[in-house]
Amino acid sequence: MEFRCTSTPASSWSGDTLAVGLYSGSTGPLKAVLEERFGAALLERLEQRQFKGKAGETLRFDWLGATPSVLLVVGLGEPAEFGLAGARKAAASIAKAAQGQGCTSLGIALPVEGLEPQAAAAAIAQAVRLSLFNDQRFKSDAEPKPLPAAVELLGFPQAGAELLSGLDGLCSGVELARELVAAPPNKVTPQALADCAAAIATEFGLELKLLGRSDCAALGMGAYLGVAQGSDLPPQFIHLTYRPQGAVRRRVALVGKGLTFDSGGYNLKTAGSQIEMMKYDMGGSAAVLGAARAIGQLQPEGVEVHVIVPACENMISGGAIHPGDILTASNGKTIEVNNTDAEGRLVLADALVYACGLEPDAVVDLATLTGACVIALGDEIAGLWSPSDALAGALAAAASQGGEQVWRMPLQASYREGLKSGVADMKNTGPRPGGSITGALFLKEFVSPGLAWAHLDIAGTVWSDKGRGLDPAGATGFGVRTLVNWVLAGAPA
Ligand code: TOD
Ligand code: ZN
Ligand code: ZN
Repeated sequence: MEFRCTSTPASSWSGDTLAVGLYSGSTGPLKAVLEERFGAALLERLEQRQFKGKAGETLRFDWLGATPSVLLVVGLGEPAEFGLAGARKAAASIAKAAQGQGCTSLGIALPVEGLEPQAAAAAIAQAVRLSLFNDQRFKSDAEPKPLPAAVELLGFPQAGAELLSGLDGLCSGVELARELVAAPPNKVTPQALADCAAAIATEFGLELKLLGRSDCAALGMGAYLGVAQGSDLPPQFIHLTYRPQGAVRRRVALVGKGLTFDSGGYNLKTAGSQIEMMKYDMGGSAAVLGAARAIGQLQPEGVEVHVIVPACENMISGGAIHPGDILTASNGKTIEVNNTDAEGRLVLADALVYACGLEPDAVVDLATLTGACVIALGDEIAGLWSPSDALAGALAAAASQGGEQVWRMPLQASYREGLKSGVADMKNTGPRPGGSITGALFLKEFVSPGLAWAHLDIAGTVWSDKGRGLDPAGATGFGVRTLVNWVLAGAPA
């Protein structure tokens, strides 16, 4: 798929499939275009076929022997509510309606006059590309659906190429994250995550440091290694570094939970706890590796990016941690493991200490940490915790720019009581109420005081059973767009 912006309007575009957006009640600036090009009969036909212009509604007309050969009319909802999110949603509907119908070229005309051209072009093109992503790696009878060779965004100003300059890098990062999350735990192992990091390092010139079990032991990473010790697969602690050309103005660390399978350990996941879905417990690592791939390709200026993944499995064996064990993390703090299924915060504890040791300007961690966050915010919104208003605001802006949703949650200091242990510095789980908050408070114990830090709980957003918007059913690649947009903005905090 080649994407282009063009000043050609819908009234004169010639190609295979033309998609045109109308507001509720079939109104808007493109109504006149439809009438001019296809005649008043088309508008009557819209009414006859009950087209209302509701957001996401599509209607298809097949023209025989003319160009365009197909007209797609897409609803945009109320004009006052149409913005970047509406453009994204419409573009995803258009892409899905055009897909699999032998569409060779697709022209998209939406009323983007009131939107910032760069943002609108990016939103539309990303939505088309990401909604047509179709992963059939594990099907022996894979039949890839044909994609349009060319996608043209109509009615954009000249110099269109620049408007879409970051598209392939960003989308490739999201797609990598989706592939990593969707692959099963016998394929995406800690070693496979390390291999993936090595491939990114080689292709885009990043630095890679891999720490094995003994390296981590030498650093005192007792919490991370405690989780890893029940698995036959050795842990892989991954540290990728992107160094920009020219001056470094900001240094940031992105940390991703990399549990390639979470059985729960001796607090085994029981019926209803979705043990068979626990391949997605490395969604945080997929997001930061996807971001690393995008950043490697896009080569942004001024920001040095450290990507850190503590990868391992949480399994059961004679060597696994017991409920009740006391582990010592690399900052010297001791942890009573009252629940072996709260392993994400254990591996992140040592990864955060390591990240803070790099003395960056900001640290952002992403993790499929708690079911409690899913109860609080559902599967469309990630939880965001940060003591820094500036960093929380910058991440929320980057998320919204990329069409991802986050909601700030409180680091309620009084809830730290819930993690008090009679025998160690803290327990790894508190009471069930507020469980995503005590998870964040636990992580905070391993962040250097005063350092700008944010935690994103993506347990709900990494996977979509049915698919929604530009996410096909399955892995969403959540987090990549937020992280990349934040870094491209200079990583403000
Ligand atoms: C939790 C701190 C973490 C765990 C999470 C995980 C749950 C229990 C039963 C469904 C809970 O409320 O304790 C949920 C969901 C059924 N479990 C969690 O949130 C032990 O899924 O394993 N993280 O590593
Ligand atoms: Zn767990
Ligand atoms: Zn987990």
